[in-house]
Amino acid sequence: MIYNGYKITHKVVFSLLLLLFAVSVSSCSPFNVDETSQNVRPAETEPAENLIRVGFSQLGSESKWRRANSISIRDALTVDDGFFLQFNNARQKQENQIKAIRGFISQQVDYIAFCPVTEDGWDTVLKEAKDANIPVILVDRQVSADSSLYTTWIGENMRKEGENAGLWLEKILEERGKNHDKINIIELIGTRGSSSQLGRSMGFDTVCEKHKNWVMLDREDGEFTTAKGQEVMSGFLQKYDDIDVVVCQNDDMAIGALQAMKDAGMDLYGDEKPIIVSFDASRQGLEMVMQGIIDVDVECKPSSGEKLAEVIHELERGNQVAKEYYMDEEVFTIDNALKYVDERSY
Ligand code: GYE
Repeated sequence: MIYNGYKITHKVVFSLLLLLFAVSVSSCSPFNVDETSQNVRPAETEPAENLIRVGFSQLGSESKWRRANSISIRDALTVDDGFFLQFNNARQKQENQIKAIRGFISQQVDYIAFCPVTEDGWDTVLKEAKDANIPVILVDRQVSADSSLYTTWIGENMRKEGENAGLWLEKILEERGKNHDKINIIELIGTRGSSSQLGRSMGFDTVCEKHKNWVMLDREDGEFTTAKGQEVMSGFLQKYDDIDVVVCQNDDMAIGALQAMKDAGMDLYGDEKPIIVSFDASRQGLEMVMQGIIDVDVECKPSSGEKLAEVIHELERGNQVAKEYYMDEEVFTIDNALKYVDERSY
């Protein structure tokens, strides 16, 4: 095609289309917003021909964990490492994720990766990606759809995390001579229907079921945020006056719950306080473990970006990849938190 004296090749048209798309999926702005600092930096604009084009749909930015996960993806899928990344933040809405994925399909990116906000509801869009021959890689959370609809999953063992929390509780109650007492538990769950929530609750329940004296008083959705965690916890404090254990499915909610306890005049230190169980093991979470406020923090690693880059490179070489990749995770208490707190990036 010749236009105004310029020869327009298909490659140029394609690059322009991609650029247009990159601009539209990042909220109509030619800038990427840095997930932690809210700094604005110029987006990579034109994909060079030899770059691997990856469309990534992040589910939101509800927690420190999530922000660290977004940074890990951006840091790993760089132009220097051969990638052209289109990053979309769905702000907790599945419909936004589906819209972004459909956009990636129509742009014929080389790979689609996403962190699914909930487990259900992905079948149709995954079929669409499959029909378009675009490999899909799930990151962090899982989906209930048939596993033939995606290439691989990279994430954390939520069920194991929940079970580890329960096993630790079992041990500490025994050490304190309370293994036959009635133990009242409340749980601030993360986004209801997400695989992190379902896995952590199920894992914890497997241990709960073994103890007839453990009573799950209530479970409510704190949406993985500090503000909602605080709101849910103050509701629980009005409803129940004898809470022995508070399980918070992430540190951000734990921080909110602790604020609500403080506001209600409760002592956050000492033997009389409820046992606080949390997940993620963020820097702030570990600091609270060292202060004896949080009793156990089950680690969940957000640094899946590197593995994502590695898996894509493998696929590019035509190699087979595994169906699942699990991140390694630990359990932190006052006995081992100090060793890890300084290296925490989130
Ligand atoms: O624990 C929480 C977040 O899916 C494992 O999502 C993830 C969870 C993480 O926002 O902080």
